[in-house]
Amino acid sequence: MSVKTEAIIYQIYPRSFKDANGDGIGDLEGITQKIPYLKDLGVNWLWLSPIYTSPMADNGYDISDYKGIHSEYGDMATFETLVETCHAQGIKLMMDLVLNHTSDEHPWFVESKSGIENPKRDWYVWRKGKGHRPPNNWTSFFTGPAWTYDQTTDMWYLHLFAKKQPDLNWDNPDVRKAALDVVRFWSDKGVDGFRLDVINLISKKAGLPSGRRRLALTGTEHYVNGPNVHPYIRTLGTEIFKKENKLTVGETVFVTPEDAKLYVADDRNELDMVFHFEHMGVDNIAKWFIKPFKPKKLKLILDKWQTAMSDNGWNALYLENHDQPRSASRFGDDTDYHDKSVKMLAALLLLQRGTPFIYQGQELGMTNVRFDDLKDYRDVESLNVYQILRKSFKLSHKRIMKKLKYMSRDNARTPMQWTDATFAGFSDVQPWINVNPNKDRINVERATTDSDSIFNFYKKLIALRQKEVVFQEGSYQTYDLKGRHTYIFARKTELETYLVMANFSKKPRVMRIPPSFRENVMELVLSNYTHNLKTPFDVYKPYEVRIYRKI
Ligand code: ISL
Ligand code: CA
Repeated sequence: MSVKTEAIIYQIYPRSFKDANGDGIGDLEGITQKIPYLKDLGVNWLWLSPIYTSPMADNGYDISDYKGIHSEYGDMATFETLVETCHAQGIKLMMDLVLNHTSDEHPWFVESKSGIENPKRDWYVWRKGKGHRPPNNWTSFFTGPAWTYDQTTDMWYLHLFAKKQPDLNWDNPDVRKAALDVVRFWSDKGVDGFRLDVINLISKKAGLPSGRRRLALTGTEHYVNGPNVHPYIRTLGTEIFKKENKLTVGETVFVTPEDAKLYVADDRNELDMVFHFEHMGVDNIAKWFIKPFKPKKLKLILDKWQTAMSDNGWNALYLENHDQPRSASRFGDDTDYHDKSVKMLAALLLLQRGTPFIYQGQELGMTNVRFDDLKDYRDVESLNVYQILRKSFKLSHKRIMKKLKYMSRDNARTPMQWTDATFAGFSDVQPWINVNPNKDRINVERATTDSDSIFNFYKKLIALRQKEVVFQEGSYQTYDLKGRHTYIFARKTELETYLVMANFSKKPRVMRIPPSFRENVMELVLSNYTHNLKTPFDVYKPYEVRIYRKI
């Protein structure tokens, strides 16, 4: 067994988790206060979204000091207390490193911008424009050109994300040294692992050629898994991650399983696992261009990754994070079958082969928020997208608001719902972003006192995964891939076999145990329904999931 097989990781978005000092913004002390809750849930790792000094143009993914703690969140002493509290409870800590770009307020960029002779000039990507136009046609992840003009030297700088997030130039050895130094600093502080933000974008093709024009994101072919990405990551791997046994997950956009293996295969000395995005595309053509969700599509993608990574690979399993809408609203049913569908999704997440990641509030079945007023949105991407869809695509206000309600990253960023109090027990004052009105029904206080809650179902699944080595190390095999509304898979070791059978729809469906198990006695270990003799056993109710053990 290894760290990655045992880990169950809970992602915290610090700004929205718990406000301990009453300013409406989540903080480190708030996280420390809630460690007992996380311990009770049973997770053994925390991943903190960025907590470094930042002007917060992108909620901390724009860092202005890699070695400082953002003042609204606490200071180095509160951070150290958090690390100690986690460790004392047997919980490990994973930090979020954003090394592709910094804030434009980082002293490195301030220097770089000051003049072409400055020693830090080449730490970022500066180019002359083409007349009044940017150096190439790349567009930013947050829409609009990936370049911003700067008067000081009459040149443009590259930013794959917001204007306030200039890309570092990893081809400069001093930048690579500085990145290594940052990783070492946090490693030495006792941090146990790292999530590496958009790490597969750090190497850009020489000459920065223009890309093929696309509906969204022009230019990706010139920097996704770029020419030197592997040697650059491998240096971090051999110098620190592997040497010091740090658990790592790379955020890698647009990767195939073949690409992913090049980051995670054991002999590569790079990372332990990566987040791929394929299943985040099941309900859209490109982000913001939404199409109906089909469960079979999701199943086929999950299955493809399970199978492809079975040999010398390892998956990072997730259905949610701070960039994605809530899975209850997206893949489940957040009205009539909220409880059942969310529990079914939980089983799919926690029982597959790989390291599961639970995003804060997912264990309560938190849902999308549906703000009616554009003024309630905070996310830089959502606000940019509104402008572009309105001005360039000429969409109506109503249509854009509908898209935001479905896709905005703010859906995942509303305050964690602790109680049914006015501000959901997150804070005593109006938080930086509005609370979801469904906090009266969906909150920790209620969920922890109800033995049948979504929270308690998560708890059971986590305990099952921790107890049964087969869920950590066993192989994965699927049955009935053709079924449009069902997902059946087994996990196997020489000693144990478990079978997970899920009805991924709101209609009852007849589902039979696959023929190869029919001679066996199958013990029902867990389900999101209670069974009685009145219902025929082969009929799976809406979103029913059953977990069987072969005896
Ligand atoms: O949500 C997205 C925009 O449509 C994703 O494409 C996201 O931008 C992408 O996954 C990269 O995300 C990471 O880096 C961004 C940051 O805004 C995200 O929060 C982070 O997870 C820039 O640092
Ligand atoms: Ca606070």
